[in-house]
Amino acid sequence: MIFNSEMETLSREQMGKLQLARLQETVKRVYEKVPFHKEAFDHAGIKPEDIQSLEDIEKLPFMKKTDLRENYPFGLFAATQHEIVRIHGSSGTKGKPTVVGYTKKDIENWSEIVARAICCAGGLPGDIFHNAYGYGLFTGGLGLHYGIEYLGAVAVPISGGNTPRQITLIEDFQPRGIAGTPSYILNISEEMERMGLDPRKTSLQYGIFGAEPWSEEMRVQLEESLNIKAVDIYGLSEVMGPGVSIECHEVQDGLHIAEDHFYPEIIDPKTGEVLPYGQEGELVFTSLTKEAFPVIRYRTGDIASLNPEKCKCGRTTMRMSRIKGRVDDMLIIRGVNVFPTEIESVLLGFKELAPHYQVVIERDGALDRFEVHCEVKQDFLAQVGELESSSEVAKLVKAISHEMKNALGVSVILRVGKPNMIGRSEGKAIRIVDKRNNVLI
Ligand code: DLL
Repeated sequence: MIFNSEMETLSREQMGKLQLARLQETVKRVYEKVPFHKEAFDHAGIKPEDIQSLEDIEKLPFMKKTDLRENYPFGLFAATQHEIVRIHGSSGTKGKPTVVGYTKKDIENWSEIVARAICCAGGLPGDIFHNAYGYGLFTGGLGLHYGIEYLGAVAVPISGGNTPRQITLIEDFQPRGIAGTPSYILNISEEMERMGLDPRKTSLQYGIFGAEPWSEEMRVQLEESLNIKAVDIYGLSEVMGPGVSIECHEVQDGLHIAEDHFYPEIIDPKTGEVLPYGQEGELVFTSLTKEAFPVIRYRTGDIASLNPEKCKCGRTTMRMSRIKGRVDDMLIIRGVNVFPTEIESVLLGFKELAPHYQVVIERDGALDRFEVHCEVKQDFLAQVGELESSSEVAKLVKAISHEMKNALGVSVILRVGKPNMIGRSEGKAIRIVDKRNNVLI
């Protein structure tokens, strides 16, 4: 089912016309209402009237996360307090939280966008939908929630955490759909097994997973362990929240962007130059309909590429690739660039390992030491007895190290531990533990 067939099947030309009209309105709005934007435009020597084509967007200055922090909390809002009905934000683990606002119309649009996304993932009106994203300032819980209701499905607002209770409700309510971070949903699936239940035999048919980078191998793991179709949903609070893009369940090849609301670009993160379709770079979004918190060329810090070709599912909306990682999460190990998702891909190729891992960085004299911590599955441990003395384990470590070197082009120090050695998340997983400055990412 195509939820909004008109918007999801426009020709490129029709979409371009709609986007231009909406871009012109947005640019005018921010120029008139937000001193930050007026100053940035004036500094760049550009006026709203100069935007006469979509290509003209390249004349506009970029926005960055630091702009949100510097204008904390409400300095970038383009609506009055009387018009705003909701606030969301990031957790602020790395400083002050970033705060965003929504008008009633913004919430309506977002709800429709998420309803559309759920359909794209295979959801239908009438579905019971288990929403394990955290409710609160984080956009995951409430973002999905309003979309579920807008679609006419039944929202189970369980939020994250209390895993045994999640399992009871999945058993009792018989949901068709589930949403949560991929790492947490895997956690639920493992807990089911520990309780002697078969996660492949629940009522679940599809899962909507995102809010953190995850690999194709992780998809296979989720689909197999829960016997569902697992689709990737992307979004960020600065741009709106979940639903900026989502894979279709029919093809699962790239994430369809809600292009009537968000205009995407890919830039070279170093020079800011716009890159052609297909080329990987930093994803940049301009909001086209937002009232309270419009963003102009917002640099997401996420690495992806764009594909304008019509999808086999029939949708014509631009697709973005799965996110490879964040610009700031890229590890430079002895000069080689490595993303945690690439490490994940290698680890998940080993059936003996559980899909949980962390990269630990420590200062070792003048150098940085990178360790990959992972753990074996319970059944493998039962088979080999002790980890330390087992020749099977030594063989496994050697094989993983070899594969890491092959795939990443660099060797890493590997620590293979017992089940549950890696802390489990109930939301976004912590994949990088940077002990140099005690930062968790
Ligand atoms: O994570 C919004 C969201 C909620 C998306 C639920 C999907 C599902 P923030 O907390 O602002 O918003 O974090 C945004 O998370 O810039 C990416 O780095 C990362 N991210 C989000 N979705 C994906 C994904 C929500 N599907 C930041 N794949 C973004 C990889 C993702 N990374």
